[in-house]
Amino acid sequence: MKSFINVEDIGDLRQALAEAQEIKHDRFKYQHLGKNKTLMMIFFNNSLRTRLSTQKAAMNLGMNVIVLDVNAGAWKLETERGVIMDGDKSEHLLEAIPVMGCYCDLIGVRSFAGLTDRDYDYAETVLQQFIKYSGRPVFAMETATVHPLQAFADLITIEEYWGDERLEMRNEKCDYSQGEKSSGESNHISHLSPLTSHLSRRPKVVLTWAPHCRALPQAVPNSFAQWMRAADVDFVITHPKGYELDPKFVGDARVEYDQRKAFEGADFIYAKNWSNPGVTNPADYGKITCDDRSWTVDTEHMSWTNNAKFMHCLPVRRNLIVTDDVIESPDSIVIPEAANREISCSVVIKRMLEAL
Ligand code: AN0
Ligand code: CP
Repeated sequence: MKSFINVEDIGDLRQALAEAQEIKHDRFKYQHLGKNKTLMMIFFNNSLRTRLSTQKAAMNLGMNVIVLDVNAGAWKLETERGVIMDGDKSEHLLEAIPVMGCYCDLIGVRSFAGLTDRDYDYAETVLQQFIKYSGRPVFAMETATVHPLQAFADLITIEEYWGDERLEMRNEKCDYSQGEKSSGESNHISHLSPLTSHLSRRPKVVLTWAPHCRALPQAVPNSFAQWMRAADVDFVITHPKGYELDPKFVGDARVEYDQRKAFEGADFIYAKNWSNPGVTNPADYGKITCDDRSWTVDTEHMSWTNNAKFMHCLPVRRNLIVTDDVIESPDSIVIPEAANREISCSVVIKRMLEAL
């Protein structure tokens, strides 16, 4: 794998999920792959999970890691070509990138959308320059329009929890048909008999917009939509009118503007704020055009669902996106979801090391 940006880059999703499970059982199995290899992580923006989980994944694979926070100690970088550099930026990305490439084998880039120039953001201008000029395989650690490490971790998490749910359904079935409850272990999903396989329906996964006080990028919902469309799930998106995501990511996914209708029967609620994507009205790009607090996910919202699990990529603003009660409830899986960032990243780095 030479770059990791879109879902297609990971290839067959079943295979990727199997690899994730394998790595989760033995995180250090591929430690030999990274010996004497260096990952450079470049951050143009803040991070907690991506910073820690990517470093941990690289260390699990035996790599050395260099972290560069561009805005804390490096020269300020100009990213646009053609400007007269007489301002506060001392170095151009066009020199900085090939120099960075000299000191490492793989590069991870975090560079958020500026949210002022839609064409510049949606062309992934910064990421593309890294791909073109670094001479190294590059993966996105949330760039202007995508956050694939997050979406892959989300899919791993849904797979894990839905697998457990199916086991429970089978066990309930056993209760009626056999008069005794079998242990979850002996009923592993791969052993489902033809008699009970009809219970394995696809989970209903709902991506819901929720209010926020700052203008946030669309990278997380874009990637989530892209990955859910590729996965074996019943996917629905709900958001206020005007917040339509880019068709490149959403494709023909079902959009339901009535949040309650969308939540009905949901098995997973995935909450996220995003600023106006400027799809229906280009002048609104990157703006907050809705602050409707009735979209905040609270216990009443969750009561409309099929006992759904609550997911969010974090960081989350409590009582704007989701209430304390919901995020602290037993159905909130935000922590295991974050833990799976180490796993998704391990699969990605492993694939890149194998292809060096
Ligand atoms: C970022 C975003 O919404 O894209 C990062 C999320 C992983 N969130 C904030 O900036 C709060
Ligand atoms: N979810 C996520 O990417 O978190 P950070 O912004 O803390 O890395």
